[in-house]
Amino acid sequence: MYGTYFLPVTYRSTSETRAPLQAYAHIQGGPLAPGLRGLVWFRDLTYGTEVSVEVTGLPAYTPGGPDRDPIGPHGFHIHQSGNCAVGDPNDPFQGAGGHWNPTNQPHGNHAGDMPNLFSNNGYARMSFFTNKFRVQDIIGKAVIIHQSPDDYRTQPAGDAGKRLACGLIRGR
Ligand SMILES: [Cu+2]
Repeated sequence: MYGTYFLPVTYRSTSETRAPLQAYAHIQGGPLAPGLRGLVWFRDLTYGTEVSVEVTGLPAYTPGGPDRDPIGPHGFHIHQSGNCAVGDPNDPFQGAGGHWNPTNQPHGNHAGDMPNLFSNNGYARMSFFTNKFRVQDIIGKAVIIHQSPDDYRTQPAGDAGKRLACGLIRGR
């Protein structure tokens, strides 16, 4: 198969386990998007990582204006701290800290920068490939979904706005 040939999964070298290294994060919306939930999963490939996400309950798209950012598409990142405590309900999930940025890159090239999530009447599903991290590097960190799109330019976080949802990344 085409994908299998070019992007074979990595197998652990121990004899008792042959499962590819994987991790997942259960996504739970906070006070700004209480119905938002879903799953992000990460799978080791030979040259990097496949990231897949499926969520429901995203808020309705709302165009931006001169003094307000659009709601959606949604910034989607790995943040540095595995803390999904809600904290301030008006500015939730600040405990997750900033973007995970182990190589000290400008925003737009952080290891934890990922493509924006596009909602289809609240539902989003996406898979993509990155060679900026391996599964073992991100266990214990957090995935955050933002209210507004990431412009991949504004420092340090792409002007993606408030944090709608959070998920702790766990190995499996
Ligand atoms: Cu973020």
